[in-house]
Parts: sequence; structure tokens; C-alpha cells
Amino acid sequence: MVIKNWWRAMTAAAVLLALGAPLAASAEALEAVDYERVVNGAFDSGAADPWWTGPGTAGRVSGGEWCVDVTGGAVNGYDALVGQNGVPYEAGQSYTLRFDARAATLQQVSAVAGEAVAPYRQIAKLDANLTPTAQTFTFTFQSSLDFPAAGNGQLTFWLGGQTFDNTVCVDNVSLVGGVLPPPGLEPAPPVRVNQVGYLPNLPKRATVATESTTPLVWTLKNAAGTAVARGRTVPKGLDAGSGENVHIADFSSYTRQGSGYTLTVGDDTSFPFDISTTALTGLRYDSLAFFYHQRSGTPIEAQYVGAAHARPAGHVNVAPNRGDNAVPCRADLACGYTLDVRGGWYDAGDHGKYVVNGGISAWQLQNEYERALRLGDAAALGDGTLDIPERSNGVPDVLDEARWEVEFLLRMQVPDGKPLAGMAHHKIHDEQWTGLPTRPDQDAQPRRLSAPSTAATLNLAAAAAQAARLWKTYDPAFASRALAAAEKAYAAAKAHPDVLADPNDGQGGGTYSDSTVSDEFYWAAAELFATTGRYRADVTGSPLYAGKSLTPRGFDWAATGALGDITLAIVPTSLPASGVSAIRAALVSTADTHLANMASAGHPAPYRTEDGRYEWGSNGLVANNGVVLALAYDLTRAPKYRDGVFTALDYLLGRNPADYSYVAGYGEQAVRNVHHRFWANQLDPSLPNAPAGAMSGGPNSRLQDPVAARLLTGCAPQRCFVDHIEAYSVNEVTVNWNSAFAWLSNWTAEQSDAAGACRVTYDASTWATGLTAQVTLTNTGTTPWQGFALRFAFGGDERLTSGWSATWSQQDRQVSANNESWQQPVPPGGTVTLGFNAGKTGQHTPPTRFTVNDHLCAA
Ligand code: 9MR
Ligand code: 9MR
Repeated sequence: MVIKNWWRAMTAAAVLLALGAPLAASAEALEAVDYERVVNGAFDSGAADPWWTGPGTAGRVSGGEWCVDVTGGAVNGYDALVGQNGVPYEAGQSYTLRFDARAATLQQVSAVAGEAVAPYRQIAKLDANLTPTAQTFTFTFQSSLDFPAAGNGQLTFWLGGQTFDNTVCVDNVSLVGGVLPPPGLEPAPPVRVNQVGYLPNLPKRATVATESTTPLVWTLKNAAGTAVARGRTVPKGLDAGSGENVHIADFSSYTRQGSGYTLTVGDDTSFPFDISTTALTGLRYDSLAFFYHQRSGTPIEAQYVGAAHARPAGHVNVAPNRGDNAVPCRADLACGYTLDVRGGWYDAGDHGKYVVNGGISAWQLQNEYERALRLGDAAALGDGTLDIPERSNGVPDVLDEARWEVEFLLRMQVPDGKPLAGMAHHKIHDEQWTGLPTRPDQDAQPRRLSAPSTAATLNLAAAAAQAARLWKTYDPAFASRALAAAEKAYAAAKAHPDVLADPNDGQGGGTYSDSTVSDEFYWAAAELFATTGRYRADVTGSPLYAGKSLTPRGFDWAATGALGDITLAIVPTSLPASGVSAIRAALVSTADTHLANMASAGHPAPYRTEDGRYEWGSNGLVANNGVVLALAYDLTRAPKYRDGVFTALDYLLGRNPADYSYVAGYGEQAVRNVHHRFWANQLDPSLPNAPAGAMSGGPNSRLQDPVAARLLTGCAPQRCFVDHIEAYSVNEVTVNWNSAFAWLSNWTAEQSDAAGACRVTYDASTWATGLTAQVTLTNTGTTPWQGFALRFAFGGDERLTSGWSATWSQQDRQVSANNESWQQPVPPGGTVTLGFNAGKTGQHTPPTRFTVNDHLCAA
């Protein structure tokens, strides 16, 4: 039973409240008040974020309460602190603080409203005598100070001042008051485009937020400000993703290449963008460069990244670092050994290294290469394509980069002769969270291994088995070492199929806890099978066999079944043809679902959760679902899938309700202040911003950090974003999101290269009943054409009557002109001119979309 108690506050400002309504009623009344100033006061999500714990305290959420172990002996109350920062206060306003609390042993604690930084001014200090039975405490006080939301205001609990160890539990913390509503969301500028660029012959669409219910005129202007095209928007109604009424502006028919275009609707103008076959190609390498930046255990050298982003090696045992060369297990594990786990990539803005997440990320870089090898352009990922130390070792650079992580995964394996030998430790990270900024080499926290887990073990098995087949020709010794480790890991996982990571092990590092591992089993079996030909029964016997994991939400570090399907869809194996076609059909039908969902959206992104809300890392899911669309195109060559991929990219690069390009360095309004302990320019001007190619996690409806919670209250799913360094639940970067984005960027770069392989000019003379046209093809690629096959479509009732310099034919509106062997090969830069006559009755609109030898050509 909860007993209500009243406590006279010690400060003059504190006033006693009258006690009236029963608890349930007053709790409801509190919830009904808008101006709640505390975030996550109920600990409902099972996590304590954004509450922090200071020295001498350790917190955990259990049974919906936040319980803090306090080490005895701290002299003053404030010597053992827990609290929350960024709490807003307004001078002269009244606030009611309320919380439930208990302590294992009777203790007086204090709740203090005040300033988070020196001189630590106090607003109110309110004492509460805690007993083993939880009580509800309520205080009212006036603020003497002003702090904006996400500023330096703070609410702390002082738990020190006693000689004995104690455990204090709090729940339902609420601070209500003030007259300023929580900062409302400014609507983003209304004309939203891909701020980087559109391909000349692909769809080009923008979204316009407007109250208008009737079409509006849009004007496309070139860099000189001259109008080059006009049209009308199509009203689309209320859009759930943005919470806005939106229109679509489609300017696809304009195909002339250039930069600095803008789109104007009424008084509003978009950010500038290019129309070009090269605007998007740099993303292929910048998105991969992210991984070199994140390397642990090696200096990040200016010769590869430029002076601003260079830094000393992290965690190599140079003070104040403890080093990752001999890392013990967490105290409660007492594993009795240390591991040398140097290397690998830092996961994100933190300095943790997690096998669950490292595995999927390494897999995805390797898969980017393997797909290119089988279905695309592997040369674009070859040796010398990235600015990394291995750039001239004869190995494709993307494989070198992935190996940096695979080597780390192998080091996380439990040695022979130890308990759970062959399994992989779930993660290694700091004992306590470090503050921002902290450069990796300046991190003074002790490093610890968490317990092994089945999910981590299977990540190792999958990524290492895949590495084994890709490295076979480049480094057979490494390939066989990786395969041996993978097989050992897989056997260990089968022997220990339900060792789950602790969902509460979130101190000093993320949890990455995953309670379902059937998907990791399927993925690892698929990789081992694709490499060895064995393990087939494990693949076909899995309940997830043949595309069962593919969903409209998509795949990520916790849902990995699709990774197995992707491998089985593209790598030749001894699976029955029916199995391969079932997997491919599942990929294509999932892509169809994405397209259908996108068709109904105002700012289309291939990602749909059951409740329509967006989640932590939504951009990673959008990118991974873009991968599914891309594979559907690879498998079918149906243009709608390719167009869907580029539409997904439009979303990531600015056509979204936040009006942000989520990729640093790309677009006029691109993210700069991602949550990162080194790219922390927002906090320390001597540090850099995020480098080009780093993708932010993006909108998250759950607002799981203090800044997002305070600045984004009430946001529609795709609008829950702010470019703030402390907003880690919406604006962090991490290896698994960038691996998805890198894969996608490589694919779109391939398409851009193909589009850049030809250019077509078309000149027609028309009269009432016919036309004659001359078509000039230019080889803008790098290889000669032995012959050519031109395709385009008429827009009306044109009928071909004759043609020259090729074999011309027409089916419905589709026209082909083939010449298997032109007089001589057409060299790069060379041209071919051909032409035709046609009859017609209606208007002739010159075609704008041409392909030569299956490549889309620039106009
Ligand atoms: O920096 C941490 C980030 O990498 C994690 O994704 C996030 C959630 O686990 O936590 C961040 O660290 C914060 C910690 O959780 C609470 N104290 C403040 C830390 C830095 O903002
Ligand atoms: O990507 C993870 C996301 O799915 C979870 O909801 C979130 C909270 O547990 O953690 C994310 O992973 C973070 C990890 O725990 C620590 N490093 C940064 C990761 C990205 O924010």
C-alpha cells in the first residue's frame, strides 16, 4: 500500500500543498497537465535514460522502479548523486515535484532543483525521509532562475551522507509547472526535395506541405533563377508520417543536367539540388569512409581523412586509456581470463564494441561486395577505391575494411578450455558512460567484457563464414582461420542455444539484448552453407526458411533472418531451384509491399511499423528496405523497383518532414551535430563535425533521450528529429546504419554510372500527319560499344514507317533501333546518328527517356 506523506521542505521557497483527492485521481490529474518537465519519470520502457548516476551510485530499472545502489561513506548528500539534466525552469513560476520513493534502510535524501554546471545555483532543496515502504512525496516551490528546455537546469537526488550501503528506489517522478508550454515544433520549410540530386531520366518529385486543397503552381528554376519548367502540384491530403496536409510536385519530365536548381511553390522555395548522373556517386565512397573513421586501435591519419578528422589511436593502452589488449570480464562474471580485443570499429558515438551489431555491419559490407561481384560492378569497390591504409594491397578495399571488424569478432571468441569455449562475448565497453566530448584515446574508463551470448556467437559465425568464401582467393590462410572460427562458433551456439544477453546490462554501453535467436541461427546456417555446401538441413529445416523473415518493417541487428535470404538469393548453392525462387519471390513481394506503402505516403520511405510510429534508427531500416527494393530490381529489372530505391534515397537526402539531409556533408541542410564523442564540434569548437557520408539514425517517435523528449513532444513519426548532439535517440550514427546506407549508395552509384554511360539528343520536324526525327547517341562511358540497342517510347499515336542506320521496330508505343555491329566500335566519346519517319494524327511530344544497351541515358 502506498502511504501519502507530507514533508516540509527545507527551503523558504517550498510550500506545503493541501492534500485532497485520492492518489489515483490526483495521478490522473497530473497526467492531464501538459507542462511535465521531467522525462521518463515512470521508467516504463524498462530503461532509466535520460537519468544519470554519478560516482558511488549504480542504477537499474526493475519492476518498473529505478533502484540505485549507493555506496556508504560519502560525506555529503551531494557526494552521491543521480539526476536528470536539461530540465526547464522559469523564474517566478511555481512547480510541483512529486515522486514515489523507498530505501532498503531508513535514510533522509534530498531532491534538488538547480543548475547542472558551475556555479551549481540551487532553486529548491527538498528533503524526504525514506522507509522500506514506498511513499509518495509532493512539494511545491517557486523558481528563482530561468533555464530553457535542454539548457542547464537540472533535477537531482542527493543520496550520500550515510555510512552504510543502501538501495534507494524511485518511481513516478513528475515535475509540473511553469507557463511556457514545452517548445512546440516549428514546422519545417514546406518545399522538400532531395537536396543532393536527381538522376536526369528518373522520377523527380518533391513534397509540399500546404493547407491548400486545390493544386498549386510549381516552378523549377535553374541556378540563374530562370524558370525552366512549370506544373501543378497534386493534392494528397493529410499525411500520417508528417501530420501535415501535403501535395506532390512531379517535375520528372525535366531532364536537363545542371546544378543549383530550386523548386518554388507560392512564396516558398526548396533547398537547391542538382539534376545529374554524378551528384550521387560520391556517396558510394564517403559512406564507406565512415568505417575507417570508426576504427579502434589505430591512429586515424590525416593522409586519409584530412587534418580535422585525424586522431590518435584509441584504446591501445596509452594513458589515460586502459587499452583493449587485456580486457577482463565484468566483476560479476569472474571468467578468470582476459582477452586481447584490440581493433574493430567503435559502434557509434560511444566507444563500445558489440559483436551483436558488429556482425551485421561487417556482413553488410561483405555483402555489398558480393552482390557487386555477382550482379553489379565489383571493380568500383576494388583495390585503391577507398582512402585507407590497405589501398594498394591487391584486395578490394571494401573487403579490407570489413576484415578490420571480422578480425575483432574472432578475438571475442571464448578460448578453448574455458567455460562456453567457442562462443563469443556479447560486447566490450566502458564500465561507466563517459561524457561528451571524449576522444577515444582520452577515455579513462576501465573496459570490460560482458558475458557470451548465443546471438553474438551466431553473428561471429555468419560474418566469418561469409568472409571465408570472399577471402579464399586473396588470403587462403585468413579464409580458413575465419571458417574454422565460424564452425566452432556455430557448434557452440547449437550446444548453448538460449544464452541471452542481459537486457539490463546498459551501464557504460548499450545492451543490444535480443530475446529471439532463431533468426541468427538461420542467418549463420545460410552463410555456412553458402561457403561449405554443408549445413543444408539447418537452412531448409529452419522455420524461417525461404523469406519468412521479410517484413514491411525490415531487418536490423535484432532481426537478421533476411540476411540469410539475401545471401541465398544471390550466391549459387546446391539449394533446389524451388527454394531459390521462393526466396527471390519473397524479396520481390516484400519490395511490392514497400512500393504500395510508399504510394500512399506524402514523404515516401520504404518502412512501415505495425503502429505507424518510427523507432530508434529508423533511417537504418529505411536504407535496409531500400536494399530489398534494389535486389528486387537486380532480380527482375522492373523499373518500378529502381525508382523506389531512388525515392527512398530522396527521403534520406531531404525529402522528409524535417527538411534535413540525414547524411552529413550532402545537401544544403545536412546533419552536423550527430551524437558522437569525437565529432563533437557543437560542444567544443576545436573538434570536428561529422564527416561527409555519416548517416544519422533519424526520426524516433519514442523520444528516448532528454533533448528529443523536450524539443519534439507531440511530433508526427517522420518529424521526430532534431540535429542536436545530445539527442542520441534520434541523431546518433552507428556502423549498422552506415553499412545499410553504404550498400544502398553503392547500388545507386552503379545506376548513376550506367545512366552516365550514354547521352541522347533527339531532333524532330513535325507536320500535321507525320514527323521525321534524327537521334544522336553519344558513348559517355568508358568502354567502346560493339553495337547498340536503343529503346524509347512514343507518347501518342505515332507509327514508325521507316528508319535508317539501324533495324527499327515498334510494339505498341515502344520503339527499338538495333544495330548489332555498327561499321566500327563506338569509342568512349564517339557518336552515332540514326533516324526514322513516322505517321501520326495527334501531337508529337519528344521522348525524354532513352536506354542504350540497357543503360538509361542522360538527356
Ligand atoms: O552515448 C551513448 C549512446 O551511444 C547510446 O546510444 C545511448 C543509449 O544507450 O546512451 C548514450 O550515453 C548516455 C547514457 O545513456 C546516459 N547518460 C548520458 C550519456 C551520454 O549522452
Ligand atoms: O540501435 C539500437 C536501437 O535499436 C535500440 O533501440 C537502442 C536502445 O537500446 O540502442 C541502439 O543501439 C545503440 C547501442 O546500444 C549503443 N551504441 C549506439 C547504438 C545506436 O544508438
